[in-house]
Amino acid sequence: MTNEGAVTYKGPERVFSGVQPTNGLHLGNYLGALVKFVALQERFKECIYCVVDLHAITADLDPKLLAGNTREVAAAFLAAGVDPTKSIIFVQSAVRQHTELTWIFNCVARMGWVQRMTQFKDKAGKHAERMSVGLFDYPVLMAADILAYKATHVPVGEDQTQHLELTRDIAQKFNNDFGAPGFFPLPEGLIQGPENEKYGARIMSLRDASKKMSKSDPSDQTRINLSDDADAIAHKIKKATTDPNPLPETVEGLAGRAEAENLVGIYAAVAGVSAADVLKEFGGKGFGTFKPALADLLVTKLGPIAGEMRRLMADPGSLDGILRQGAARAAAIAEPVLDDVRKIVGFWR
Ligand code: AQP
Repeated sequence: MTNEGAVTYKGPERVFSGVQPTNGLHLGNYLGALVKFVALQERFKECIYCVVDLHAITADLDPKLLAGNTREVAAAFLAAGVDPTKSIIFVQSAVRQHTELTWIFNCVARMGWVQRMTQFKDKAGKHAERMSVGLFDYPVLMAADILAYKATHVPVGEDQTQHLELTRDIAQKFNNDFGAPGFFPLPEGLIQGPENEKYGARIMSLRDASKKMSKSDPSDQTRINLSDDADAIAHKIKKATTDPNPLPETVEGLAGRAEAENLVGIYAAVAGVSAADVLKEFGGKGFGTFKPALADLLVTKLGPIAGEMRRLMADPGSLDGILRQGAARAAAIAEPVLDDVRKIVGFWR
């Protein structure tokens, strides 16, 4: 696909992103998404952050847990510093325009495009026929999430790069097929961590640095949860897989040492410094020195967030009020976009 549609899009800049309420959030979600959400509030006039519960039901989920998990993710947004007076925070299923646009995009996206998505292949493994159609269609729903707001910028971790490319392809094909040049923007991913460092964009498992840190990994020891207490954090970092060598003096020395690189990357992203700075301090030192320093840093940074999440969760009424207000503000942006889409597609009105 060409990038033609981006040139002609004339609308305002707008940020959109979402997080699934599948399970408690982890350090990867925090660094890959929440830290960016907070920073972007200062750079962009309109930021829209969504708890994507429609995405969450693509996996088997206990209905009794869904509303509580949804509030927990909303609480994590707020505790991390997303300000509901600056940003819109809401729950996806409360804004119907997402599902309506998904159906229209289902008729724009090509089977071959969606079949190429590696996240589906990773999650389905050898059991693709047993997976829900929703899991397969997940990236089309994601395109609808973003484009229902004509969002131009999407802060996500590196794992979402391919889904964003699909979003651009769908936007471009819609614009071309329906003779509506520049109607949808071709949104840009904001993938890098703080200070444009690559660290933070992809946090890896503490036990196997070839896999990303993930909520769905069966072992809790592979991830730091935002709700972990100081002892759990210290234990998980102590047990994290490493090699026997001391840390190198330079970033180049991390090549071929994926576990060491992951831990240095986590330190850099959490402290908001470069990996080179971390190695200036810890280069030549062993993991016996580095791991306790990393655990202390994580406890200092994540402890107050966990505390604030607990406080917010204890008052679900206030949390729900913020989410209801957010849904009304989100729908007020999405409905005029959908109204134009209905006209463009040619539906009876
Ligand atoms: N390991 C990671 N490193 C950096 N960013 C990450 N993100 C997820 N894992 C990492 C980013 O977090 C945001 C929210 O993700 P999500 O909850 O919508 O779903 P996900 O990407 O599928 O996250 P998980 O934790 O891996 O969940 P499961 O295991 O359910 O699939 C996104 O911006 C994502 O990039």
